[in-house]
Amino acid sequence: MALISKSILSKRGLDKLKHKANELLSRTIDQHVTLAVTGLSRSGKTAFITSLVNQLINEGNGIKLSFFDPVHNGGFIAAKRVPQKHYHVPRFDYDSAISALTSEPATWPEPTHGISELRLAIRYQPKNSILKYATDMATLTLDITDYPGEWLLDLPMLKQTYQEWSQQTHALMTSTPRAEHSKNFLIKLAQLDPFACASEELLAELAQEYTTLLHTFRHELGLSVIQPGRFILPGDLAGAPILEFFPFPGLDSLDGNDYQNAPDNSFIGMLRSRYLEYKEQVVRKFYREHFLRFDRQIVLADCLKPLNKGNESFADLELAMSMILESYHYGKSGIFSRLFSPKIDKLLFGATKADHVTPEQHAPMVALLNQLIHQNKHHLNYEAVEVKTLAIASVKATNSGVSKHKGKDIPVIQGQTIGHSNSTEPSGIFGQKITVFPGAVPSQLPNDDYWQSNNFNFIEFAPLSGLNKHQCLPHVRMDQVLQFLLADKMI
Ligand SMILES: Nc1nc2c(ncn2[C@@H]2O[C@H](COP(=O)(O)OP(=O)(O)O)[C@@H](O)[C@H]2O)c(=O)[nH]1
Ligand SMILES: [Mg+2]
Repeated sequence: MALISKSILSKRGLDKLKHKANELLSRTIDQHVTLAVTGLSRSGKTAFITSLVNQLINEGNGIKLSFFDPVHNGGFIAAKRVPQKHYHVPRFDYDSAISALTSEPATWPEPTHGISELRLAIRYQPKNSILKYATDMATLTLDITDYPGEWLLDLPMLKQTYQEWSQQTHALMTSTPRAEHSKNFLIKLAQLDPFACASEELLAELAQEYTTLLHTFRHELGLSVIQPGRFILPGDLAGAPILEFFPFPGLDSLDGNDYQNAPDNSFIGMLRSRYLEYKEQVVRKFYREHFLRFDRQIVLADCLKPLNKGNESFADLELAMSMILESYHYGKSGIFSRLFSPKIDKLLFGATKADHVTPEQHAPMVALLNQLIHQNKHHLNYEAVEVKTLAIASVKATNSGVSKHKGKDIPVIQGQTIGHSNSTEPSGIFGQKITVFPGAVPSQLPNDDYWQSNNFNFIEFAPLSGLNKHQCLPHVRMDQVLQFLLADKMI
């Protein structure tokens, strides 16, 4: 009897041990990557995430991901969407986005205005890592976060006082191309007594006017430096008083003591405290709650539209990129590393909408984006971060070929122009199939000569028709994107 119970006990013990071992094993087998996708509005984040998810869940159906090793060497099993990790963050609306792209007529997904998340579970067979001895199937959990690049434009505010920020913003608002649009707003501010008792209604009204100005800068002038970034992409803060402030010019000419002692209920006191609150509760909070969790990031940049818009728009993109890059500036002298210590190990820069130009222009696109990034390199120190730049099209909307022009072969692209009248299409052709050579992309930061002779003609194309949500979307280099961002976690 005693013997039997001893053997039962040891069996139980053994089971327990086995269970523990399995638990441990599955903890090591289950890998996890938190990937953040950012870029200024309209840079192509929604299209990118939709395509990335689509490529993974439909792998093997349609276009092959030839440069993605797990697929190439047969280790990839399947991917599926699973409930996301943070229930308080909106879900990335993959279903609506893919429905838009695959409807007839096909349309681009609706613009989004804040942060969203989506989780994928990717099953694969380990081929090279030690895991291959333990299991036939491992899972990589991929958390994808979409957030506006505009939010990164606010980082430099963390080191500025309200006075310094006002001064810098005022300088921008009084130079071309912003000056002409800012005039009326600045006249109104000049009439305001900074020490008078603040009227909340007036503050709200002026903040609204400032926000409208920022929208004009972004959407009419094609500018990229928009501060505070939340004003045009408020996410869940829309309408909150924390977004009701604006720069106040001329603070440097006020008596320092008067300014410091301005009561909290004066105009200037209220603006200053909202600015400080914004920095703490919005900017710093985003970095603390989200940015620091990301393992890997992709920064998308549309360099083609600013090229099309001209010198000032492009120069503004240059400035915006350098502001955005501060968030990835891990050098010892960087403000960022003094404030936070992020853990990103891979950073990908994507020059988006590569299908807007002929394929031989992809190399200059990469060179151009590299110039935008690396002109800051002397004061950028990525330390342990692996960095790469690719020209991509998340959802290829054109076909490329050659056409004869005056007896010569010239490269062309063919696509369908966007068929609605509020497209930014310059030539007034809507919803037609056209064949064009959109122009050459400069591989250097463009100089005056370039702008004078510039005949770059960027055209907005509708997605190709006849796409199927159960097949892989046509793309350019999404497989290389996956290779860089995920392949090392799936060996
Ligand atoms: N031709 C082409 N257009 C794209 C591509 N990705 C984005 N776009 C265009 O850029 C617009 C903005 O893209 P979206 O993903 O909504 O940008 P987001 O604001 O960064 O999320 C879309 O409506 C499309 O017109 C692409 O891969 N190819
Ligand atoms: Mg979006």
